[in-house]
Amino acid sequence: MSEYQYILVERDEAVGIVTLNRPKQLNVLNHQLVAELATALEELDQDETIRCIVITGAGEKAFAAGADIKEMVDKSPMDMMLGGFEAWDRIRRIATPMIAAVNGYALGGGCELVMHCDMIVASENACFGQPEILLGLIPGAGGTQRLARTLGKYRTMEMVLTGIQINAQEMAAHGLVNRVVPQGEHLKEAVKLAKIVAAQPPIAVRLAKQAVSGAFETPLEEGLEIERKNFFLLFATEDTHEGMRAFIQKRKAEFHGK
Ligand code: CO8
Repeated sequence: MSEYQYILVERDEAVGIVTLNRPKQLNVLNHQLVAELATALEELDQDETIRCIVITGAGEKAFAAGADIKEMVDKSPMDMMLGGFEAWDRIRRIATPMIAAVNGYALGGGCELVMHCDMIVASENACFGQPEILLGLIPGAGGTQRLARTLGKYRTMEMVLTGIQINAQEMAAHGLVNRVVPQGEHLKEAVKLAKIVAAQPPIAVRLAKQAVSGAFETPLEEGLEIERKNFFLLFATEDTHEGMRAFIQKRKAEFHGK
């Protein structure tokens, strides 16, 4: 396992838990933190004993308050271009399902990181925003695209053009948050949800994630192709036949990830 300065990595049974760990700075995402996060997620993704990943932020106040403004303030376009955005692509390519456990602020790059996850559990004090416009910036890690795909054009425009923050309840109503839980329960609930995912047959889980993700990344025709290919592929796994046999024999299925 790699050593990290800005994140913590733990395991709880088949769940990997990655904590952004700069609480005094509201877990802001400097270049090194995002690189460490991508490496940790890739390591968990390669680990066959890990079936689901939870990403959270340390402390009471924030999941992450965005990119590190102090690090960005004097950068040139070229600095930014060469400055490690490929780590975000590495995070996007993680095949294991990821659940964000959000407490407090999820702003700018923090909101964008949340949206890289596959499910979102939020404390009732969580708030989401893309305040980059207030800094003379715009979102740069997918915020305009992913928000618009979930919230639609008009609320997204309002968030991106005015920098307003939206609370967990409203995000849940928009479909951007799966569960709103009492303050401080976000991690416990996210791990509980992760353990349900972790109990499912793992090859089917990965292929299901890939198929659903296809709905947001490809035209319909292509997404349907991904789904059908993955559906057929599962008939090559023992787990799929075991799952169906167990149903017919009225017993609990035993999945072995094969
Ligand atoms: N960057 C750097 N430092 C920050 C940031 C930030 N984004 N946010 C907070 N901090 C620091 C503060 O400077 C302060 O440090 P110090 O104690 O040394 O002065 C500490 O964290 C605590 O913050 P506050 O005292 O401001 O705490 P408050 O409770 O008063 O306010 C807020 C909390 C409202 C969240 C406030 O801190 C805030 O508005 N922060 C900035 C939020 C923001 O604008 N985020 C967007 C940043 S731009 C961005 O994310 C672009 C994404 C591009 C792609 C991703 C690339 C990685």
